[in-house]
Amino acid sequence: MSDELIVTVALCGAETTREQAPGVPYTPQEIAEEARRSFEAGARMVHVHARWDDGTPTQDAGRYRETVAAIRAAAPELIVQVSTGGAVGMTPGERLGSLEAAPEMASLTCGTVNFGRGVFENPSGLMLEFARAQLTAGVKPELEIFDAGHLDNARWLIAKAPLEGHQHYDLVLGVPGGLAGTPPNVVLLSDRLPAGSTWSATGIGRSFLAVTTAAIACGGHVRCGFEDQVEVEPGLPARSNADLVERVVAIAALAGREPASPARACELLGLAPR
Ligand code: KMH
Ligand code: ZN
Repeated sequence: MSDELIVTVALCGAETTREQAPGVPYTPQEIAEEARRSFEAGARMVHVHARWDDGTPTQDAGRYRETVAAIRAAAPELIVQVSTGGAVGMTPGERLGSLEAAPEMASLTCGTVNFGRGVFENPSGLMLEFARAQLTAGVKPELEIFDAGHLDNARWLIAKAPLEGHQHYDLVLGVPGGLAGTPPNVVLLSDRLPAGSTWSATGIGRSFLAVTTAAIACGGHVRCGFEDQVEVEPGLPARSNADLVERVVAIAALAGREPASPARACELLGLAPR
């Protein structure tokens, strides 16, 4: 188990609104400023969704390029991971627009899952298409796991794509429709990951602290941010993403873990040094 911790900050997602969290960033400049503050608080990777100025989610290649360029200018040492999930209802072609921004990594969800009142569609053909698009673009996938069966889908994908070498997983727990955000579920999934993998976990909404503490105790890494949570603890709204990162770093410190250096974060994730 590594004592070093990689915090991924998911700054805005596609769904969180200013009504839910007044600090959620929309424009490239707002996103970049949140990225910088999060880096200073200890985040080492950023999970990027692009938005139009009015907050509408988009996978538009130009908007992603602009957003990623602003992040790189504000926080050059952050690892950039773009979303290929986009928002529920977007077409596969639309969702792949984000790869045009030349990130180091991109999310790749390993199966369909109910998502609130909608369905986040990731059938096997789409997973394969996305994995091949990422391989062609030289972008490392982060394998997103929303439910227990997604681990089996990931195993199938790794063999079929084929994705070789080290893999990094993100356990997204507590989505209404997916696996609940509980410590036993963190243990269940992390125990089943292939040896040599790295992984993070994120607890949606009220499951934030339970999932974060379990992941830290189990040797995993942690994702947080307005995409996933709007409160630092029940009743205490996060004013910025950095508030959530700071809470994760404080919990990790109690467990004897501290943020990896930017160079070590790349090494642990099997990425070229930046
Ligand atoms: N917005 C969700 C439907 C990802 O970024 O890859 C999907 C999502 C996953 O956020
Ligand atoms: Zn996302």
